Amino acid sequence: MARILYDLTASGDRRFSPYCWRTKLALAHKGLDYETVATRFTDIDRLNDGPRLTLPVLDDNDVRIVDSWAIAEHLEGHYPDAPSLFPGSKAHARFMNNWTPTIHPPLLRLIVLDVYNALDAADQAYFRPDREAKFGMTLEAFVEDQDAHLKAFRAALNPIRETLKIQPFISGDTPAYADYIPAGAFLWAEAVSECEIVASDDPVAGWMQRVKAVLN
Ligand SMILES: N[C@@H](CCC(=O)N[C@@H](CS)C(=O)NCC(=O)O)C(=O)O
Repeated sequence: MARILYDLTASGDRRFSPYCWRTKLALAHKGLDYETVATRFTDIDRLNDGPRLTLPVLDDNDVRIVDSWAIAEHLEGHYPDAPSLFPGSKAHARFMNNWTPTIHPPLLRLIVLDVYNALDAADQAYFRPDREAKFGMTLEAFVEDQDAHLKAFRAALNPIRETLKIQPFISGDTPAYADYIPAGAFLWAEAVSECEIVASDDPVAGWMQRVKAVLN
């Protein structure tokens, strides 16, 4: 097989990494076949001998690419005849790559316990102390006051929401990588959580349905 994606996986084969979703959307957009290797947090150290990697990792015909943005650039450079991930300009997508981390923290405050509960026992034993050290508090304290976190997350989506009031996709008339970057966050939540992170009549919800069609 020419292309292998190491895809972060929770129990029940749930694929939940927002960054891996960006790559799966990019591969689908390009129409490129690939296989995934279900990879738990505690499997990551087995992928290499050097410093710990992050996922996604893509092995494309013996070339290894780490980091979702680097993978998108690689796919665009190596498969120029397939539909472009950056139609018009890469600058727009680069901005989204730098902006989207602003919506991850408020989303994490909504779903991190669901992420934890979705993991198998070995990954839970890694995840809880690692994240609690990063947050400086327990996971339970981190998610306290869900109403306030939901409000903060939905407010953080305003730039996307306002854009979608006048065009169907962040990239314009058709979806491209600038859409897939924030879309990964929604697929992350959907994989592990029942939380209704956007209301069904929110323009963002309609956009997500349209973006997901790329995966079909
Ligand atoms: N900048 C990287 C970030 C990737 C990343 O943070 N991946 C997470 C999974 S969502 C990871 O591999 N974490 C490993 C860990 O927490 O041990 C990218 O865009 O690919």
